[in-house]
Amino acid sequence: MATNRTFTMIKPDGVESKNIGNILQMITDAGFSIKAMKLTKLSVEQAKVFYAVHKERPFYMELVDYMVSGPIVAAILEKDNAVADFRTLIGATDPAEAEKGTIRAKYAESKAKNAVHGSDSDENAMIEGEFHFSKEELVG
Ligand code: IDP
Repeated sequence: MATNRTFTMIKPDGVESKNIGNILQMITDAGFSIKAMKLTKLSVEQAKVFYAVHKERPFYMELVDYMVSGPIVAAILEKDNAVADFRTLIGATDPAEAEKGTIRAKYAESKAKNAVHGSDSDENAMIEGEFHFSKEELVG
C-alpha cells in the first residue's frame, strides 16, 4: 500500500450519535478519497490486537470494552500526506483540547469516546488497513 493512505474508524460513539454522514462529509470535503469502507463490529479479540500497543496503559480494557460496544465504520482513505493531514483534521485525542473545527472538537464526547481513529504513521496505516480489509475490498 502506498504511503499516501491512512486508515480510520468512526468509533462507536460517532455511529451512536448519528454522525457517520457528517464525519464522512468532513473527510471528503478535506480532499480524502475513500478507497475501502465498511460498517462492522469488532470482536474483543480484534480490539485487543488493534490496541495492543496500549496494553500496559490503565485505560486499555476500558478502551477495548468501548470499541466493541457498538458498530464502527472502518475506511482506508487516500490523499497526499494522508496520515499527517488526517491527524490534523481529527484534532487532539481529548476533544476539549482539539482545535475548533476538527472532527473531534465537533463530534467527540470525551477523551475515551472521541469519535474517530486516525493512524499515527504510514507503517501503522498499512498494518491497520490490512487488518480490516482484504485486497479485493480495496478500490483502485
Ligand atoms: P489517538 O487516538 O489520538 O492517536 P492514543 O493516545 O493513541 O490517541 O490513544 C488511543 C485511544 O485510546 C484514544 O483515541 C482514546 O479513544 C483512548 N484513550 C487515550 N487516552 C485515554 C484515557 O486517558 N482514558 C481513556 N481512553 C483513552
